Amino acid sequence: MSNDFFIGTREYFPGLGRIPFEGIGSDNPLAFKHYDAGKRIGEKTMAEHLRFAVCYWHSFCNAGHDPFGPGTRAYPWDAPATAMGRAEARVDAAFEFFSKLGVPYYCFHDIDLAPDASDVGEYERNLRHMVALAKERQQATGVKLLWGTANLFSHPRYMNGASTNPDFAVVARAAVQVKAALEATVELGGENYVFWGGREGYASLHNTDMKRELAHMGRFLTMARDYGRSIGFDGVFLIEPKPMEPMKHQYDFDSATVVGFLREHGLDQDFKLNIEANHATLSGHTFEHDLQVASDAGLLGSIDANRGNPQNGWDTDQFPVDLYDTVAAMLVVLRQGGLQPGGLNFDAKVRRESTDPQDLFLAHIGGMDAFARGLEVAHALLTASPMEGWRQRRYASFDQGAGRDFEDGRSTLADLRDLAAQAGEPKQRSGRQEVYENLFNQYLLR
Ligand code: XLS
Ligand code: NI
Ligand code: NI
Repeated sequence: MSNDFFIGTREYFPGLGRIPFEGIGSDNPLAFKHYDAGKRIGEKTMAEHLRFAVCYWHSFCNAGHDPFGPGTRAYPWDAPATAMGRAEARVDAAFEFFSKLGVPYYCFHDIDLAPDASDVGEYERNLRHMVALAKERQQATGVKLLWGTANLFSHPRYMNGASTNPDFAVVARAAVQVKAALEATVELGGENYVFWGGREGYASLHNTDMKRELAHMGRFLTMARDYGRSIGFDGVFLIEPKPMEPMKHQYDFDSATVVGFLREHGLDQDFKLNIEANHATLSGHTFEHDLQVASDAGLLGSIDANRGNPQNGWDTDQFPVDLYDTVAAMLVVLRQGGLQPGGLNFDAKVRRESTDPQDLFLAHIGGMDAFARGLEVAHALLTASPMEGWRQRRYASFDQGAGRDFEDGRSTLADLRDLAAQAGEPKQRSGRQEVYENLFNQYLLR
């Protein structure tokens, strides 16, 4: 097997080369059936539309542990005796994987990439050392950084929150990591920077001054924005909504909540939203709904592609394979003209029971194929089917005359009353949901 993609001191996925596109007729599990990177869909190639990223944490740092037991996978990059040795092995394994899979981007948290340390200077040195290695690997492979972030939720010091912690000393300690992670993101040419507020919320309102905590979060994000801009970060800051887990209630509950928060704090020019499918469903919405709310506000920046499980009710972070969901998501993305500089990051993990090294490839291949097919179907629905025309005509009564006057603010409540009195009972018009559903399946299946 060719070793073109093996850049470090050893090969971590031996026997596997670059994953080829073989098309729908192929039964080779290690080939794409729909994702054909260079295939044109409208104005762009599939690769340009989808902008896939692999996440460092689930794929290289998580050996399958859950609240009931330890990991089930023994990763060869976890073998070295020191934390730095493991971090160095991991970066080689990760870039070998990215290159063999053929994704253009990756994402990381500071302490996925480099060993954590209580001592601030040591933490910063560790991260700088690993950023230098990651930069070499980026140059050798052409793989780029979609976004960086800081893990402000795992260390016990963040148990009561990071920027919303009632203790200012912890807020200041969180700044250490955000400052360093912003510097790392700039050094690596990251196109976005993410905030996921895992413990920014509460477990009980009895001990919580929610108003004050939210003001602190707004202040902290403003400082992060200003620091990022001052060191040359010209990408997009992203907030990733999630309603709960680990906290009972998280302040970035869903798209609508975050849009309001960003506008209240004057952050909506620099920040957008990173919508994760499983978080949207946890908040009681569909993935499509939270994407649409963000997009309608002009604030849909990026996507964490995964799926939940209706039986579990927590963030199971499964790989996205449901075509109905990927078509719906790509309809929103195409209607707003794409995600760039955001992308589709697989914030997803193989199941604890999936213990072969190949499973990591199979899972990503499935997710990439599901979104590639979703892109094709959504593009066809928008450009070749009657769907958009039907939807527009549903609102045609607002296109001229009194309906237009209403939209443009030229009529009063009394004007509307007089019109209604003249026109009599409105004619019944069917919503025809079923014909849209049938059209969706017609395009999905052809
Ligand atoms: C956890 C989040 C996390 C963010 C990055 O639920 O999805 O993985 O994407 O901190
Ligand atoms: Ni996520
Ligand atoms: Ni998540």
